[in-house]
Amino acid sequence: MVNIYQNILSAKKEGKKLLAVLIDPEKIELENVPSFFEKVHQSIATHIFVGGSTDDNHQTENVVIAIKKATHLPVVLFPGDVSQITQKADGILFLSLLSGRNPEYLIEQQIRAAPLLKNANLEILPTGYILIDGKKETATQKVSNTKPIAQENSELILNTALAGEFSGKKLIYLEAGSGATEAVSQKIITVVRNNLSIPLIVGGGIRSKKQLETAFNAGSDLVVIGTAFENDESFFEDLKSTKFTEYN
Ligand code: 1GP
Repeated sequence: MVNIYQNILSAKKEGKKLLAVLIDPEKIELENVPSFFEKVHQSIATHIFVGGSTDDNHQTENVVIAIKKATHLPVVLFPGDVSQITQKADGILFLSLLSGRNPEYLIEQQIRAAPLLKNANLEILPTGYILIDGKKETATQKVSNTKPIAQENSELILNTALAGEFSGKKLIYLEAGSGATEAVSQKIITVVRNNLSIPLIVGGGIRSKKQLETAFNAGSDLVVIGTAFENDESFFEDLKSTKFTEYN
């Protein structure tokens, strides 16, 4: 069995940066999965995240099955809600939307997920999920009916991340939202990184190699990119090899 969290911790310790390709089951055709992964495998991608704010056609499980046939990279669910849980993946980001004040996404969905996860062979990764204003109203914001934290309010972002760590979350995910106009700023990533002990995930609105390097060098341990690959698969070419300075 893949030990997803231990591998993330080891990478963090060694200063090795990780990249997750986010696949939204509503946006990929099953027959395109194998050719998509030929490109993924030529890039520096280390993880596959699967999920979206909605999955009206219940395609998550079928997409995960197709992905598992196409890759040996760890496949981690990044579910918008409990309906997107499938045992066919390797792990699950067990998210709590800590930036919001909607009990549905703080604890209700998690309670509904518990019986599905109890005997599942999925590695559970407790994750504090913090929505940050990416200057565009995102699906996460609409579906969760919560407000993102302003990028200017780095103190609140930091304190929310710390509250997550102190509550026992194993990962903190700073999310500007899929397709964000503004990615999470370098300053915020650095402030959080300098004060947090657990690994830091950053995603939303990262669509160039330069932005990826900025996010890594600011202190993200794992960066998530979805839209940029959906829009232009040649972006994988840009990420064939890249050198990331170790964060100190
Ligand atoms: C969204 O953080 C992810 O949940 C990735 O965002 O689609 O903008 O890359 P993008």
